[in-house]
Amino acid sequence: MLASEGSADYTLRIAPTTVELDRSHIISTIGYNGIAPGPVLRMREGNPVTVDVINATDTPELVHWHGMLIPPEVDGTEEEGSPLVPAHGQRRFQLTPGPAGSRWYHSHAMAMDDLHKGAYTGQFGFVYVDSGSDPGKYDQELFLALKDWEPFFTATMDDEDDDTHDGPLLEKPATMNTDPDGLEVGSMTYSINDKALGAAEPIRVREGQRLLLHFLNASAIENRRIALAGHKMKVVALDGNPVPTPQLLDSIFVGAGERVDAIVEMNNPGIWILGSTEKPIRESGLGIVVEYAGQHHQPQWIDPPKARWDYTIFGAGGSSSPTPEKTIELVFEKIPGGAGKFNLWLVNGKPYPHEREFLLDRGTRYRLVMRNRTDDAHPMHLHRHLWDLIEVNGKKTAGVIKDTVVVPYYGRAVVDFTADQPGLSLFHCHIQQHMDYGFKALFRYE
Ligand SMILES: [Cu+2]
Repeated sequence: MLASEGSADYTLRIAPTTVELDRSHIISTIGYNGIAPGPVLRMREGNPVTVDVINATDTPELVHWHGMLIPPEVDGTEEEGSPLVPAHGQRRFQLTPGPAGSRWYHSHAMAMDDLHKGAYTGQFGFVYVDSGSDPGKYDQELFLALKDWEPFFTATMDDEDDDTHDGPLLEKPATMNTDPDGLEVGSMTYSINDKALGAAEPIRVREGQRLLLHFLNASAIENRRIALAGHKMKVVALDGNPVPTPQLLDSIFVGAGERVDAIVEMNNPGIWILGSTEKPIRESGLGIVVEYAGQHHQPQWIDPPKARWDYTIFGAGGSSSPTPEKTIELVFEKIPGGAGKFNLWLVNGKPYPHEREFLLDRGTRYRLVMRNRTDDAHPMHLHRHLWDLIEVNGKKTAGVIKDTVVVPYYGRAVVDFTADQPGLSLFHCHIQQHMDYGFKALFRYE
């Protein structure tokens, strides 16, 4: 959208940059405004803003505003028809931020077999949309983005996605395709924001303080579990939306693309590590030190008790909303790629693009039944709409509002939404490689 002359409210300049994870790891990537993550953008809900996107790279780019209810022309995906920001060009966008809460912006470019593009780069950052009525009952507010760096192809990917459930494998096919898998993507190094564990200034706290932590999993590759040693975290919002029943937990699970907001009471003086519960990931950078005043010793880690992640515990009790008039069934499958190639991902038997298969009537309430017939957990995201989580693996809930839901391996997730955002809307797995190799679909209004 073209807007008026004059300077924009926000400017994002996409350009090559370096990120010093620690003294021995300086990563060359592409970032916003010379840093990665980009600046935390604070916007007021409902107040229109202009954003100039300057692309100082050699390839066209797209900036997607994840979790916002905005038209396809500014949403930032090629599939929805958002305009590209040309190489060495610029474009002005106008959008009305909302709803309130933790949102984020990131590149929506395809990467395919180029691990220096799209979500593999440093093109990500928080947007916090203020409602104007934030009670602010905390002493410190921190924005913590989890990130993987130095991606590489691997034939032996070993992930912790089995974390997502221990329930019945409702969607496990009777006969399995046992062909060998194709190459997947792993990472060498990790960070919270732009620093590896031990390289950042510690989060300095005092006993009795309350911290509001905004987590974002900006990984292109994996879902993550995070803990703060010596403390519990009270989850108050998922994907930026307050939950009906906050829960005090030993660790949290954040799917790729998801956000979790948690309050932590600083009630256990010491020097602690906040980071990945997976030792090799934490030791390769995914963590930050939390230091109480007056403490002097080595940062400590304590493994939290093993727990399965269950979105449904954050919901309201009682009955969920009435069954919508229309149901859309979505079946996810993988075609193993074999040695040296890539897996192909299918939605209802086909990789992207489909042909006018997902049609929405404006104003109608829909139920999406996502059946994951693969051995990976997939963080599924629908652009420009909010989901009301109804059920995960047969367990019902109500009032949990999300834009991204990790569908457990061989499992099922059910969400409802109202089709009230005319225009094309992209539905996809938030793992870049899965999205690039077929795992997406376009919803359109009739
Ligand atoms: Cu996926």
